[in-house]
Amino acid sequence: MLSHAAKILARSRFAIAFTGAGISAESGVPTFRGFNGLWKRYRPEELATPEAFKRDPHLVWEFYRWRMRKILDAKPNPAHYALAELERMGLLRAVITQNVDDLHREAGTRNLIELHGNIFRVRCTSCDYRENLKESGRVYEFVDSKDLPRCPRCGSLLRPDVVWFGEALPRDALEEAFRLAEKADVVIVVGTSGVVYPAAYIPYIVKEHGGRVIEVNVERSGITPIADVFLRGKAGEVLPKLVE
Ligand code: BJW
Ligand code: ZN
Repeated sequence: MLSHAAKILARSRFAIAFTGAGISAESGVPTFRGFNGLWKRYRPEELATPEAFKRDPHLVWEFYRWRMRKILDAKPNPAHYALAELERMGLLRAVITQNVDDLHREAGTRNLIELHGNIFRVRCTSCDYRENLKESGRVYEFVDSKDLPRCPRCGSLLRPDVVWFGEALPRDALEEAFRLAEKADVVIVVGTSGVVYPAAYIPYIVKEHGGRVIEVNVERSGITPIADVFLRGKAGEVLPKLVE
């Protein structure tokens, strides 16, 4: 199976990767589905909504600060590095990720498309103020604070610059991702349950345009029915073998 996948990849002319929370699991970043109740008694899906933020911004910010801390403690794992290496080898054109954790960038991936935003960016709920906390050097001060974060320009609430349920994905990122999916002859799908749309269309678009789908996951997902090769296993163990 693995050698079959490696052969498909070696013969491809335009391969892309599509990743989800499972690729960061071995870095210690919790996934979404399958950790019900791990954070207090809430399901992550209940907190990642504009309604939850309106109802209880303290709770939602507490959740995001907890996640930011977890992610700050995390390092890229062999799966992130394998994808960066495939790009350097000229075998991978882009990584399209649903993750907000920055670990692909840290591992050295250059052409990265973030469909659901980035947890280290914040933006104002009223004006067009945006801040990248890693670049402004405020990230530690920010995660350690207990107060609701306010816009330095207008005083309104700041929110994480991520995409919640019912919100549109960043248009440029989504268009670029769909364009790449139409061109790709191979997509490597890693660690996603494949149930959140429109992101989950990406492997389907590749397939519809005649491309192949290689999937790496510890269990079956919403993508598995269209996978040409399903590699069951941990991303950090399987992906490095594809590079060899
Ligand atoms: C391992 C592993 C290891 C573990 N190795 N593998 C069409 C059909 C049905 C519904 C919809 C539809 N279109 C839209 C919808 C509604 C909704 C939706 O999809 N709902 C479904 C859930 C039913 N979509 C939306 O609301 C989207 N917006 C939208 O459509 O807007 C329309 C609009 C247009 C114009 C104007 C206004 C509106 C937005 C979706 C936003 C999703 N946001 C989140 C939070 C991001 C911020 C944050 O991080 O906090 O994104 S939710 C969460 O799910 C997060 C993830 O990116 C996303 C996907 O999760 P992912 O990555 O797949 O993680 P898990 O946990 O589900 O899976 C982990 C996998 O890894 C598992 O398979 C494990 O087995 C595996 N794994 N360890 C390999 N070591
Ligand atoms: Zn503002």
